[in-house]
Amino acid sequence: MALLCTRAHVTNRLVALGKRQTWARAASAMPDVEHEPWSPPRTPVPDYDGWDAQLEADFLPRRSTHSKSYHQSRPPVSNPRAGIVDSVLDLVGQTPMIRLTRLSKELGISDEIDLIAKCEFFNAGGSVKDRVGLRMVEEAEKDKRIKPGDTLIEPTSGNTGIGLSLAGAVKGYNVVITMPMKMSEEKMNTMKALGAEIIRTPTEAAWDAPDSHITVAAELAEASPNAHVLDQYLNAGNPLAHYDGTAEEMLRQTGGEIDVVVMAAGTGGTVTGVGRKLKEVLPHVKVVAVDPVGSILAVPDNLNDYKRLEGYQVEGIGYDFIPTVLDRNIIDSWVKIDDDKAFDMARKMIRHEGLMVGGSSGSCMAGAYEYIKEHEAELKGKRVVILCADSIRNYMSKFLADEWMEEHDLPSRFGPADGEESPAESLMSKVREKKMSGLKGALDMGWLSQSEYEAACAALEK
Ligand code: P1T
Repeated sequence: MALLCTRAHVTNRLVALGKRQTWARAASAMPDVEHEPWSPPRTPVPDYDGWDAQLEADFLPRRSTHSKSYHQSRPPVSNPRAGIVDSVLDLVGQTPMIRLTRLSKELGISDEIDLIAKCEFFNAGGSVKDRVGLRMVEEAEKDKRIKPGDTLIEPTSGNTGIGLSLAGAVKGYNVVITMPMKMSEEKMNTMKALGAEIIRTPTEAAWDAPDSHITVAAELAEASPNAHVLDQYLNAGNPLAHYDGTAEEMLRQTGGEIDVVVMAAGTGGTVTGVGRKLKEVLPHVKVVAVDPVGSILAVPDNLNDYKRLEGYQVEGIGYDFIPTVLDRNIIDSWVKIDDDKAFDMARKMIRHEGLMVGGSSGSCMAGAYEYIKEHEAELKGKRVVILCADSIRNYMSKFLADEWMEEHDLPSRFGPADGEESPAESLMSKVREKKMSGLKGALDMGWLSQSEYEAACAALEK
């Protein structure tokens, strides 16, 4: 039944586009009537338009934990890292939460606000999207929609692709990934190492263009009954992974003490699943979503006017359409964050907390910072949780490298402030001074000639 539901879901979404194509064909058969020029038949893509009744119907019966009240006595979850696990898939989830005291101090945030990070980069494949890759596979297996040996095709900005590739490698699926060119080589090579094949699509293609990562995936899946797009943009398994997993963990880890939760939105599965569970259990919780400048997910829509649909560098978040798994009704506030603020904050998180995060974690924290600044007085005594979605491993050649930052006109701010001496520089000047005084002594004793002394000094200066 659940299988039929999911298929009907996708089929209905395709009907509208199919009808449009039929009209185009009928028109081209009538030569005397003015009609649109013929264009090659296009593979229809789902008409994503935010959370809807069909997804709600798919979501509700699949929840594994859905009590509305929170009891501290919920049975503890065993720690998979304490013993031996059967496969790496057992290490998806159960991520730590870390208090960001040092970053708070650096940013001048009141020490009466408890700032905590849910560190999703500790997942086996390195991101929050491991949960989604695995859950979508498990749901499809339960429905008997897929079986080992089948081919899973997924349009992704890479992390869902890594999660799926991880599940595919362990469970025996072929994985084909369609991914815009913008996304990092680090992600591509990780997926290749896991056995996936990667098809790169143009970054500038609109979501429903013939060459978009979404359309190309749909086209490939049409070619064989054993090829499937699980489709993170409309698959209930995406928000469910966070409703049953990420949010449940947050509740247990904090003893139910959360006041604000901040997440950056891509498909919106994280913010929808986490936000929904937290609000069911703790109705006072405020859910804050972060959308990159250039994207159009934020509400009200005029927030998106500045640089609307212009390109940006942060990966994994923001879109030019509203994914079905994004329930914008769950979100209390949206914050828009640009590349400059995102990467600067990610670098600060690495530098001051040792959190090896990716760019969207910087967006998330920068959004939290703006929210906190605006609500500082009322947040005293409260706890703010941010979610760090992925790891610096995905961006070693990108925002971690000063050269890349400079190339993209982004300020690189590692190292001491301008005019300040770094610890290494200070040590080196002390060593130089000591050697200089040795040389002077040798000159005074007549062990060095004046010219030898000057040559040795010049060499030291270098
Ligand atoms: O998709 P969502 O649950 O909204 O998570 C957003 C997100 C945040 N940060 C990073 C680094 C991400 O990769 C993502 C989402 N990533 C995908 C949609 C993807 O295909 O990998």
